[in-house]
Order: sequence, then structure tokens, then C-alpha cells
Amino acid sequence: MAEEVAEEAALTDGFNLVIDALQLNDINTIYNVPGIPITDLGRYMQAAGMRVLSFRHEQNAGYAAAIAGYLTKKPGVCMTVSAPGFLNGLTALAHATTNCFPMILISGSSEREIVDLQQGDYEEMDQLAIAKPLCKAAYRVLHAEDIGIGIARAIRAAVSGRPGGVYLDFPAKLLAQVMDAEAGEKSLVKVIDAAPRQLPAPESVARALDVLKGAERPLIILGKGAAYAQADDAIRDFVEKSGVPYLPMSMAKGLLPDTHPQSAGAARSLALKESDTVMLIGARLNWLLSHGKGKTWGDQPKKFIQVDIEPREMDSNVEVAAPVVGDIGSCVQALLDGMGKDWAAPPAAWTGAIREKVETNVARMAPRLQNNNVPMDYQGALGALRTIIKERPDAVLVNEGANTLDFARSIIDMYQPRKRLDVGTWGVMGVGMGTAIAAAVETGKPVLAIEGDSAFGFSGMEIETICRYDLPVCVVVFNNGGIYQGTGVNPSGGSDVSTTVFVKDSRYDKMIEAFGGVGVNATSPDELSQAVNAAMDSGKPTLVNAVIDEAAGTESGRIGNLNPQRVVAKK
Ligand code: OXT
Ligand code: ADP
Ligand code: MG
Repeated sequence: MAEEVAEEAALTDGFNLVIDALQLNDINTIYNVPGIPITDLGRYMQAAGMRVLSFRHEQNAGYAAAIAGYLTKKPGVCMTVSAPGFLNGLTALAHATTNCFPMILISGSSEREIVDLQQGDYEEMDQLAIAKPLCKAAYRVLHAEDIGIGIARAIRAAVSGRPGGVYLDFPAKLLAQVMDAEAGEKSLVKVIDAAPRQLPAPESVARALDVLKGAERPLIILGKGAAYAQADDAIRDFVEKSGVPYLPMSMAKGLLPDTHPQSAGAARSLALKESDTVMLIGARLNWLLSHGKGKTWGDQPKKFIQVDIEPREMDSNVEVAAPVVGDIGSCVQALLDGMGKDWAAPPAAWTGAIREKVETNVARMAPRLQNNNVPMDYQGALGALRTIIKERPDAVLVNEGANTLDFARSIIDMYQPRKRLDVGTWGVMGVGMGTAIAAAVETGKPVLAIEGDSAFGFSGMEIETICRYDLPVCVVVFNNGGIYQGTGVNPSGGSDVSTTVFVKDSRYDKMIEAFGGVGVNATSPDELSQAVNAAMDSGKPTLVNAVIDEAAGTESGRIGNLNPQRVVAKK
């Protein structure tokens, strides 16, 4: 008997090696949905002291992992079962890759021999082939002795260079493979310097400063890459020393406080249209910036300076006059060092014009935010929530919807970096609850999730997860009875409601009560304010059904121009 135990002690298996490899690399939180073949892996992870959070749908676990990666600069890990679970998680992996968030999707899979001969295994699917085009890298591990190297490769691929999503395929057999414990331990890899600094070429820094110095109307655009970099002090020092107005992209709000005197956020159109030189720091010239072209960019070609870790991002849409390739921390520090003592601020005519526009727009918006209309409009409701974030600047704000998103972005000032988490580059609905859960888990701060009623529906079942783990999340559902508006009518006159309309007078607050959370129905900004303050004070899982005027929104919020227009009427 004693001999048997000793012998067993000298062995290890795939389960143990996965856990050891993750823990060796300080990965201690897993977002998952259990099932064959990973149920026991989750249990053993929990037994080993890891935090294993189970979701109701893999997509939400995946969104949680994606944003965990963004918040921590370590890959967020999502774990799924084979075929359908894997596919459910894949949208989130693609979302992470699109947004440059480091994430690893670990999925169990069926047996290679059967899958490759297409003999109809349980949940048969060639998952590696399907994942490949949707992520930064994809690996499959077939032998227990390769688990250490497989996990190391996945970590390095996720966080080095431009971060992104990585797929890691573990066929069921792998987990039960047994090997010598000592050899197993030796096979583990601790990833050293997973995302090494990438210093910019000195000449690229000098060129960038020359171009910036020569500008009459310069503008800095800060993107979520800048927020991700966690180089907050260097970025603030650089922006302040330059004296250049800056525009934060949505998730870069708060990198410097939105109330900063150089913020051009409230003069976005003017700043984009009139600037002659634009320095992008961790932001891409994609659709969110009209590809650097289009009406808003003025008649004269602008000069672009771009700071990014990905060399291929340069000239992606328009010519970049001064590419600076490297990690943002190193690049911004080099720029700061290169500015010298006698750096001159941009012409006062330019900074003054921006400031004036900011003040006009802020003053114009202010009275609308004070209204106490019933039913609420977006301004009244968000005016109340704006005050709450001002008073609790370390709370994390999660935001999705169309009007709910667009109004919240411009109305709610952010004061600290990485506190605004939203739909990202794809404008994807459904990130809300996964994001809120990971934000609470990873930061330990209270979370306020402001959700369109449609947006909330994509991940609403996760309020049970929020209650189960007793997370300090307050969800506010902006209930205008539909997608964009609740007023649509069926053009055929038939009995089905319009394609964009939901059940009238629904009470989302009742949903959370089923799981022991606090539900509140708020019909005025005062009631909303009271309910959210109480939730933020108590830290209890709360859902506030905020009744919004069903006619208050517009089609697609502020991006209605992207809808194709019908040209030929149907006969
Ligand atoms: O400068 P000007 O004068 O122009 O003014 C600007 C700023 O200067 C000013 N401003 C300020 N003024 C005063 N004070 C302050 N502090 C201030 N700050 C700014 O305000 C204006 C506007 O500023 P902004 O917002 O910065 O500028 P602008 O021009 O809007 O910026 C352009 C963009 C493109 C950068 C910006 O609009 C943006 O980031 N947009 C992102 C849009 C987005 O991603 N939308 C989500 C997708 S919409 C659609 O696809 C939806 N779907 C389909 C669907 C999706 N998405 N996903 C999946 C998986 N399935 C389906 C669905 C189903 S939305 C949706 C549901 C919608 O219904 P809900 O019920 O959820 O939501 P409701 O609409 O509420 O009903
Ligand atoms: P936004 O949507 O806020 O405009 P994007 O997602 O378009 O931001 O752009 C983020 C950019 O930041 C990407 O091009 C990415 O390569 C870059 N990036 C991410 N992390 C870093 C980093 N640490 N250093 C430099 N660039 C980075
Ligand atoms: Mg709505």
C-alpha cells in the first residue's frame, strides 16, 4: 500500500500540469462554463486555490476574460467545452483580437483520431482550424509533456507585441495522460518578460517631434491602446508639456480627467475637422475616426504621427508622416525626453478656439442634464448618473446600447484611467454583464453598468452569476421598450409588433429579485439617483429598471449614417 502511494506520488497527469503551468505564470482566475471534458479541470483548479467563475453562457465568460486581459495586461482565460461551447466562446475571442486585448480561450475538444476521420464523435469539430482565422495564434497540445510549453506560447502570443486572443486546444485525452512527476515539473515554463519593452528608433522620435513642433493646429488622439499600456503618468506629462489639445477615444476617457483644460472631448467635430496635424497614441484610423478621411477631416491633407506597437498599422488608411513604433510607455517617455526645456505650446488661436467650443458645448448641455422629466429622457437619467461617477470616480463604468451608449459617452465625465469599459471596436452588444463581472472581480471596485434594454438582453441571464458571487455590480437598464426606440410600428399593419419593439412596460428589476438581488423601478432621475447611490453604498447586486421615454432615442444613436438606404421601392 505504502509503495503504491509512493509510486502515485511520483506521477502526474494533464489536469495537474495545466493547473501548475497556469499558476506558475500567475494566472489564478478562470472564466468558464463547465461540462465534458473540462468539468473536473475546473474542480481541481478550484481545489488548487484558483478562482474559477462559472457563467451561464460561454460568450459572457469570454467577454469577461477579454476585459480582464485589458485591465490587467495579463491574458484573461476563458475555458469552454467542445464544439458548441467552443463556438459560443469564439465570438469573444475574436472580439478580444479585434480590440487588441490579451486573452486565451482554452477549450476541451473531442478525440483527434475520430474528428479527423469525421466518424461522428461526441461534439465533433475541428476546433483549431475554425479558431485560426479569428485569433492571433492557435495551438493544440497532444502530449502531457507539452502542456507547459503550450501554455507558455499562448501567454507570450497573447501579450507580446499587439495583444490579442489566443486559442488553446486540449483534446479530452490529454487531461488524463499520466507522466513522471519530476519530468512533468521540469516541462513547465515560466514565461520571462512576456511583453518586453519595445524601444522606438531615436530618429522616429525626433521626426515625430519635428512634425508636432511644426504644426499650427495640432491634436493628440488617445486610444484604448494608450489606456492599456498603463503608462498613465508619462502620457499625462507628455500631453501637459506639449500643451496640445487631446481627444480621448471612448475607452481612453479618464486617462486624463475629462475635465482637463486640454481635453477637446466636448469639441470633437471641431478638433477633428480643423486640426492640421494629428498624433495618434494607441488609436487606429478605423471607422471610429472616419479612416482619417471623409468630411470631418477638412479639405487639406493632415499630417499624421502615429505611436503604436504594430508596425503594419502605419499607413493603413492614409499616409503617416511620422511613424513611431514601439510600446507606448517607452515611446511616450522618449518623446517626453526629446522635447527639451524650451518646448513651445501650440498657437493660442488654436487652443483658444478649442477651449471656447468646449465651454460652449458644455454650457449648452448643462441645463438639459438637470431635467427631472417623467418619463425620463437620456439627458435627465444620465445627468443623475454623471453626478454619481463624479462623486465615486474609482467606480468602473460599463456601457452598451445605441443611444444609451452614445449619450453616456458624451455626458458622463471620467476621471481615472481604464474606468470606462464599453462595446469596443466592433460596437458589439452583449459585452455588458461579462464585462461588469470581470471588472468587479479584477479591480475589487464597485461597478455601474449602464445598459440599453436590447443590449442587456444579450447577456441578462448573468445577473444570476452576479448574485451568486455577490458582486458589487449595479445594473441600470435604460428601458425605452426597444432597439433605439420603443415606438416602431409594423409597416404591413400585421399583428406582430415592429422588428425593433419589445414588450411594453416590462420590469427588468423583477428579474434580479428571482436570484436574491435588489430590484428597483425608477421613473424619475431623482429615483434613479437614489437607487444607484444605495446600490453603490451597499455593494449589493442591484438592477434598476430606468423607465425612459420610448420616443427619446434615434435610429442607431449617433451612427445612423452607417445604415444603407433603400434605393428602389419594392413593387
Ligand atoms: O463636436 P460635436 O459638436 O459634433 O459634438 C460631439 C461632442 O463634441 C459632444 N460632447 C460633449 N458636449 C458637451 N459636454 C461634453 N462633456 C461632451 N462630450 C462630447 O457631443 C457630441 C458627440 O460626441 P461623441 O459621441 O464623442 O462624437 P461622435 O461624433 O458620436 O463620435 C463618433 C464615434 C463614431 C466615435 C462615436 O459615435 C462612437 O464611438 N460610436 C460608437 C457607436 C457604437 O459602437 N454603437 C453600438 C452599435 S449600434 C448597433 O449596431 C446596435 N445593434 C446591432 C447589434 C450589435 N451592435 N451587436 C450585436 C452582437 N448584434 C446586433 C443593436 C441590437 S445597437 C443595438 C441595440 C440598441 O438598443 P438598446 O436598447 O440597447 O439601446 P437604445 O438605443 O438606448 O435603445
Ligand atoms: P481606440 O478604439 O480607442 O481608438 P484601437 O483599438 O483602435 O483604439 O487602437 C489601439 C491600438 O493600440 C492598436 O493599434 C494596438 O496595436 C495599440 N497598442 C495596444 N497596446 C499597446 C502598447 N502597449 N504599446 C503600443 N501600442 C499598443
Ligand atoms: Mg432600448
